[in-house]
Amino acid sequence: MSKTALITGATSGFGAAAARRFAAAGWKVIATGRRAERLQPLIEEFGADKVHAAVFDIRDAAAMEAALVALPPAFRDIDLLVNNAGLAQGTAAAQNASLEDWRTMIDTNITALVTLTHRLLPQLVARRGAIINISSTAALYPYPGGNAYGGTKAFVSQFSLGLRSDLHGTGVRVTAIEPGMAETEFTLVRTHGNQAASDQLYGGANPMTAEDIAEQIFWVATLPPHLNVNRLELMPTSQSFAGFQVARS
Ligand code: NDP
Ligand code: 8X3
Repeated sequence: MSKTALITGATSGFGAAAARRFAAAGWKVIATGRRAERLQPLIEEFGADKVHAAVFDIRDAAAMEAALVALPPAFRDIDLLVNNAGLAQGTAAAQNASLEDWRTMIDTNITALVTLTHRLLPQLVARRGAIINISSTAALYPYPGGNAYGGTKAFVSQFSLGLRSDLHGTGVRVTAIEPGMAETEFTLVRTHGNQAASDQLYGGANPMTAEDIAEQIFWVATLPPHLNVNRLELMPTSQSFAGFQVARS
């Protein structure tokens, strides 16, 4: 019998590529996001028996609950939760950053993620399922302007390890995937729609693709049940580390 994955943020980027990867491999996929028109092609490509679109703002706990309650019977037994929906907002230094941007990141990347995880944990335990949380290299490596975004992803990585600890003995697997630079709509969203800034960041950088990350999500999810990848850090070959900064008087 085919397994079922709930993939948040499946209208774009990693989530859309992952939804395709899992559906193509015969999984049933619950694809979530706010832009319904982005989910429709997935249903047309794979069929309504393989892909179910759940359209809601992930920050709206009541809308999330309504979407889960409304799942068709064939999609109710969830084996895999991919907490992917998320965003960065802004690149300003903390002292110049927008508090509204910070709250949006915290509400989306942290509060919504823990709300959905908490809601699905009982059935994931019952089904010996799995959780894959999309964190970031920003969880581990600070950079100027990363402030609250990096903080939210540090939460995601540490929450994932904490879940592993609490789920000891249940058979539920938990993984934090921590990608570096990948070309998606991420920078367009971060810059509030600045396509030129996005093109400039990725131009000539040979970044990772959404499909690269989807392949890693699929690999982690389909390992034998006795194997757990705790965290998986990925970068394009073109990206590496730079040193500490020093302010001189
Ligand atoms: P995209 O902007 O391409 O995709 C983000 C997805 O998140 C969209 O499907 C969007 O759906 C969804 N989303 C955002 N806010 C909400 C919301 N309030 N309600 C519902 N869905 C929401 O970016 P990526 O694919 O790059 O990002 C996916 C994840 O990967 C994020 O968590 C990001 O932080 C992380 N990441 C990205 C990296 C990169 O370099 N691209 C590197 C490391 C981590 P919609 O707008 O339709 O609601
Ligand atoms: C996205 C990677 O370096 O833009 O999480 O923070 S980075």
